Amino acid sequence: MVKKREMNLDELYADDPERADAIVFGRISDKVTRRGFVSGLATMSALVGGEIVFSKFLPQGMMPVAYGAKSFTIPGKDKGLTILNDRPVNAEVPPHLLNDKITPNNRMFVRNNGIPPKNTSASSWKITFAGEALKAPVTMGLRDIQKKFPKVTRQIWVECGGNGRAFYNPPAGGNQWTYGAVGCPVWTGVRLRDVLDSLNINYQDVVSVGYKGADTHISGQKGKDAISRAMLLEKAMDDNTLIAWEMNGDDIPEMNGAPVRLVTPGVPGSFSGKWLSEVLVRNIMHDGTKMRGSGYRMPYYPVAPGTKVDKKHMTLLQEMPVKSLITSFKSGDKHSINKTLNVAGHAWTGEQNITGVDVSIDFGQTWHKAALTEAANPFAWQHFGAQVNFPRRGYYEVWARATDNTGKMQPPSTPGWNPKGYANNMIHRIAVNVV
Ligand SMILES: Nc1nc2c(c(=O)[nH]1)N[C@H]1C(S)=C(S)[C@@H](COP(=O)(O)O)O[C@H]1N2
Ligand SMILES: [Mo]
Repeated sequence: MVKKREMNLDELYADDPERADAIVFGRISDKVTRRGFVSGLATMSALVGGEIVFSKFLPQGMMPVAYGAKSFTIPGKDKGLTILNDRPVNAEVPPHLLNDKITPNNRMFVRNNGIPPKNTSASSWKITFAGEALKAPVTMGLRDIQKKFPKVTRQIWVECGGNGRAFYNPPAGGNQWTYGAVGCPVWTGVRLRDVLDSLNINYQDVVSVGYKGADTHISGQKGKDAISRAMLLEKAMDDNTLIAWEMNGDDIPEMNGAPVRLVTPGVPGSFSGKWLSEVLVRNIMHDGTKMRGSGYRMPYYPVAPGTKVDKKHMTLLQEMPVKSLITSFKSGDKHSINKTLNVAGHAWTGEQNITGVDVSIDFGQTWHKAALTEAANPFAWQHFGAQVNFPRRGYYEVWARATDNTGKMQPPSTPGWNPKGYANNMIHRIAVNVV
């Protein structure tokens, strides 16, 4: 207990929000709410710099953002991450912190739908394979999976389907991701296909492969999943779809799904189930949490911004679009007129390969071909670089635009508006003051 009392408040909230509430606001038990605890409130008011007028409406376990913005950090993550939400934890990475060719563990974004499991011991971890396509469920220990199937290492990007949501107008609800809900680390694990092949599945009837994780619903309600999504069978059979337990040669960070997760390439990040506890081989489109509603769906025809779209006209987002980020400098950086600016970053696409990246400094009037590397393997992002000189001092925007092997390229502003704000692959624009 002494050790716990030494934690500062943000550590305490990260560790155990209910307990933090109890300490700050007094003992919260059964039907007693924060309302009655004047002494705790005084403590909190002192910390945020004033009376919390509507303190009785502050949800339990939620830290006041004023305090969080100053000092809330996620254990094991770079302090430069932008925290969008602390419960559940959602944090993105400013693009200039994504400059590494291989995203380091401390700069992999975090998108949690619920509360991560407390016990993530690899040695006792089990995964159950079930669903209509199996005669009976089969449970395997993570250690057995590691021994039994060929080990595969791949660099694969994971991007949240809602990355870029913040730029849609009218706005869509949900996390207001700007650019940084993406990362491309190196994953080690086994192919999902190899494990499924060992289970005598009659694939003929299989439609989708879903997952469950060991995280719990934000309400804490038993039996309610935080998220349980699925991929089509074809994606489950892809050579590059992994059951992974390592990120960049280390254990996967707790917040990114330790000790084991799915890594499903080319698709929205929500297909890559973290804290993997169940794999469901279904003869229907999986109907788990966040599969049935209008979430993760897009209208299958263009709609005017703000249109109310009937769910019948919405289809599940299955593939992420062509996209790039400039990571070698950031908006607002000053640049000397006498120097060449190195414009570098990454490009990726659900279609597997990028055929070109072009750079513009005149709002897209003219474009210059950037140098482009080959992908380390399918579904790894590629790196581009261009040397840019400016004609005279002043304000410029540097734009980068990727094109993929189907000829698709990024639009200069938000692509087709959709009610939930998915798949925004607009050109990344960076402001530069040339002095
Ligand atoms: N069990 C579980 N898996 C999950 C999630 C989750 O909340 N719980 N979030 C999903 C979503 S929406 C995304 S974008 C990715 C994010 O992976 P990361 O947090 O490792 O970056 O994990 C996916 N897998
Ligand atoms: Mo996501």
